[in-house]
Amino acid sequence: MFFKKLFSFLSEKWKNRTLVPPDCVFSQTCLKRMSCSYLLCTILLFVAVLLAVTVTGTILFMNHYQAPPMSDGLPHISTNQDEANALVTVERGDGSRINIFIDPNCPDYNSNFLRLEGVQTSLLHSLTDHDSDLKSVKGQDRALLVSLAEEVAKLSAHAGQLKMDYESLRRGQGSLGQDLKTLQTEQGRLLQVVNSVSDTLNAMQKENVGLKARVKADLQRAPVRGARLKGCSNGKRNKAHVPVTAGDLYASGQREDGIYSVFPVHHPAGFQVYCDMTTDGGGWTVIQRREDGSVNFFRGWESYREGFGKITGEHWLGLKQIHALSIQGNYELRIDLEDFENSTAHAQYGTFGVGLFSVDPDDDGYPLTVGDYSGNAGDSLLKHNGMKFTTKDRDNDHSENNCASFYHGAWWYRNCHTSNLNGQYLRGQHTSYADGIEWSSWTGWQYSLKFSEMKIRPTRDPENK
Ligand SMILES: *[C@@H]1O[C@H](CO)[C@@H](O)[C@H](O)[C@H]1NC(C)=O
Ligand SMILES: [Ca+2]
Repeated sequence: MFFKKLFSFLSEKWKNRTLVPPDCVFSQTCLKRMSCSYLLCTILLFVAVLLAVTVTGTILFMNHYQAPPMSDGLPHISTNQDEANALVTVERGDGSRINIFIDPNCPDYNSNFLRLEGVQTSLLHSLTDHDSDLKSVKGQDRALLVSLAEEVAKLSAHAGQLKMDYESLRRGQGSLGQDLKTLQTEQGRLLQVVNSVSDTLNAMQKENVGLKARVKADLQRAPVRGARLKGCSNGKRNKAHVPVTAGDLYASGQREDGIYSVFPVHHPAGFQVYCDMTTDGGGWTVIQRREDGSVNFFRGWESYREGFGKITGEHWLGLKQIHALSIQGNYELRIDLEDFENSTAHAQYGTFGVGLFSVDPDDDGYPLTVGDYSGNAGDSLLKHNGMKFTTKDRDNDHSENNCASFYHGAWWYRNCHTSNLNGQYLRGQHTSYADGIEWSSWTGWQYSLKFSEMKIRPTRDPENK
């Protein structure tokens, strides 16, 4: 180390001053010739050097670095910009280097370590300065020693500062870790909030789109002059009287046969129906029509539940829609029939409903409620009262077979039927048995009718009848 060098340098100076031969510097004979002050000075110097060594050792210990073995050159301390993790490099006189690493998880403390390194460097500089000081002072031993002692005190202070720096650094690192954790928790919470907000936004968007589509559909469907109808016979139905003015017609409304949008309470989205406004005072909602065989009626459950065909032509309104209408109040049913001789007949039922007492009508099979027959076609439906609807793919009948498959229709079959208005369009007399559009009480089981129309309306108040 340089202290040894310092010592030999001082010794050299003393040699030069006292003109002592080089071979007798530390020999017994020579020492005797040395003055008392010279001895004292040497001892004090040794003490100073020892102190300096101790301080340096402390500094090195602070940097997790064990004191290097004695070498000839001064240790060169530098910050390391090249190597990834070593912040400070101590290069020893013999050319070997020692890297001082910092925790790679603590990226923000470079400046603190730089400060540490700076203090260390200045410490070494002040020690080196003594080297030149000693050259200039020569005889002023005492002054030199005093200033040396002062410097050593400064070094100790530096060492204390270093230690404090180091400890505050460690504390800072710990609190930084805690801060990071808090930050991560906060970030997680924020992400959750953002997610839930975006979910809500998505839901709102979907709802908005759905609402728009519905409103648009309603606007397109709604009759030009109409309020929201619960059925064809909504509100004040004008009976048999001839409308006096165009204003009356407008006010009473809905006096022509045709397509209307209705909005039953249990089907608020609404759907289109054909309204018969002429037969027996009008106000009938058509739920089934056969007239030309243009539509296939031999269909499955879903078709019969949802409805099919053309509202103005052959169609089945749908069990769902019939249910939604008939549960609004007391409904009656009228069935108009026509054969291929242009003969007509009708059957009327003062009570009608579908799935009236069902919690889940679809699951329950839309059971038929019918009663109070009147008309001239004969009753071919009362035996179906209380029966569930059967299609070729949903057997709810009392037969060991599927009546719908067997008679090529879909109906409230028992075992199996007295009427089969959803049967095949066989155009009059046929050889097959009961698989046409049959109304047995009028034309038997082997005559497929030309025309059939089922229609419903709320039962009129007796005083209005
Ligand atoms: C039935 O009526 C149509 C028109 O309404 C007519 O063309 C046809 O000849 C009639 N059929 C019979 C058998 O009277
Ligand atoms: Ca069956």
